[in-house]
Amino acid sequence: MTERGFTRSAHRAVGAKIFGGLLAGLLAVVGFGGSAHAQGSGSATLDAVKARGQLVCGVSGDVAGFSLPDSKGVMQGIDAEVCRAVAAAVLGDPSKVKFVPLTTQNRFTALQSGEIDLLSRETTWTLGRQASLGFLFAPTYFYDGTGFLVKKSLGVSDVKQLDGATICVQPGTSTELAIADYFRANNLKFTPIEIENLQQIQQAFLSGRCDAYSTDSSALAGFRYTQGDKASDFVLLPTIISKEPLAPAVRKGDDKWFDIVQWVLFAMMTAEELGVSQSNVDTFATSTVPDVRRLLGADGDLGKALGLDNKWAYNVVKQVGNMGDVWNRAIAPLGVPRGINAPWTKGGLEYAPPMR
Ligand SMILES: N[C@@H](CCC(=O)N[C@@H](CS)C(=O)NCC(=O)O)C(=O)O
Repeated sequence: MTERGFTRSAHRAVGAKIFGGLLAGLLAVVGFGGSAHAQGSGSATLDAVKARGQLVCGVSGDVAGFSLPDSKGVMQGIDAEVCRAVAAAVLGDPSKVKFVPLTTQNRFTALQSGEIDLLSRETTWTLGRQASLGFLFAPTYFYDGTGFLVKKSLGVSDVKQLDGATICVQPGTSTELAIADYFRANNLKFTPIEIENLQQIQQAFLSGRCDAYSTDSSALAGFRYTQGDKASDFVLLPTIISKEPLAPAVRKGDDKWFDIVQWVLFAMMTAEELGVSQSNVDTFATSTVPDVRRLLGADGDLGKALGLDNKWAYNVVKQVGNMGDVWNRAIAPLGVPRGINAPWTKGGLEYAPPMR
């Protein structure tokens, strides 16, 4: 019953957002688009971001390791850092970001309508989201997967022991689909308890309303971590039932904006591969390594090709960090090993095309 209540109010909120968003989208097209194409960079989104001096970035705002304000109210986490990196590249200042908290359900309409410039919100890149919802996904910055958290007292050590269980899951997620597929394929039954609000779903799990809580395993690790002394009362089951490559999304139709977001992430990966980090980037000022010189704007015109300052990638590394810096700051404290998220040179999947 209660879950339906959440869903209904969510729909109302989404309805209001769609209307407001459509208006914002129209204004963006009429107000910026027309003249922007005539005299601007060829990217309506880039021109709008520059004109307002701020990147509007959709996040969740409540998930440790991804986007969560610290005690000073500063948004921390890997999703937030992706927003900041784009702001550093485009505006030369990572603090020029307006973070918009979004739910699993209203995140897509917020992007479609033009309410946000970029969605960086634990969002899995899928064919449907790209082809049907009309988004382009910049590269995966986190190879995640659907996992299950249970209370140790339940005595379960394998997902297959969850036959007949109640499972807490957020609506509008790829998690929902992954669980349904897995249980059907393995001839198992389960009852989904769908709750949109994060605090409420976590409370439902803690109070015993569901036997298991399922979402991206990194978020489960973060949630367990935030339980402090009680963390060891919870078990993260070892089986990962789906691929959840998390990537930032932009609207289709603004290729130059997509190029920028994509190459900001590739620049962070390239910097890590080359050993150029936030703490040592200035020692590379006189580097003679061609890849380093191009990355930092000493040679070539990579920034210019993107419609940015040639110091764009230097600003990203200096002001935000390379991919490893961001991982160590945001994700490592949750106790999540780098694993397949390591650079390809270290046996992982993080691999950027040549920056030349
Ligand atoms: N990656 C999946 C799952 C996303 C998801 O459910 N994330 C959760 C856990 S990280 C979340 O955002 N919770 C925060 C909230 O809803 O406020 C998707 O794109 O559908």
